Amino acid sequence: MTIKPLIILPDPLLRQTSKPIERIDVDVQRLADDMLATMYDAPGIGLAAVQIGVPRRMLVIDVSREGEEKQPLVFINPEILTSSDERSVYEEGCLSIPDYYAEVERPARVTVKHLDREGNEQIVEADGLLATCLQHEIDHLNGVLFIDYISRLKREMVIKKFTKAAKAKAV
Ligand code: GNR
Ligand code: NI
Repeated sequence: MTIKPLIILPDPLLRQTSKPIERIDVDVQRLADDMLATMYDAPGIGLAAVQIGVPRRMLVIDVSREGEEKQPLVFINPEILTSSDERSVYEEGCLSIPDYYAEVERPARVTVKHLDREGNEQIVEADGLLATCLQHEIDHLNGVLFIDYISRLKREMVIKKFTKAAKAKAV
């Protein structure tokens, strides 16, 4: 298990659409393990493969509470089958946009079909933080970031700040 460097805004990779995983082999399982190690190290409750530079449709999540047993989840080629009309609001953050938080409204419940780490098809009915996190991660697979749901003015300010920081670092 290797902790990988995180891709940070405004890296154009974050706007790419990730490609499906065609075969679950040891390389894919190693990638899942590296993603989990990177997520726990950050720490975060979710991570998409593209956030460590691999634009493939896989994400990992663990929404277990501190002190409780870990519950690592691996979602390969996830698809949202249904979304509730009911919405919920969470304050979201993103490991690719460090130290920026904003409230986002999303469907409160989703049903997601995916393959697990062993390649078995699974269907998960999620609510609460898991539902929000799944939608945040699946957005990453489609090049969508949570700042796309805030006002244009706020979004442009965040992008500008991170663009400046990246330029200052490059010198
Ligand atoms: O660690 C994370 N916390 C979080 C909080 C609220 C809603 C979504 C998230 S996901 C985020 C990790 C991350 O950037 N995943 O892509
Ligand atoms: Ni994120």
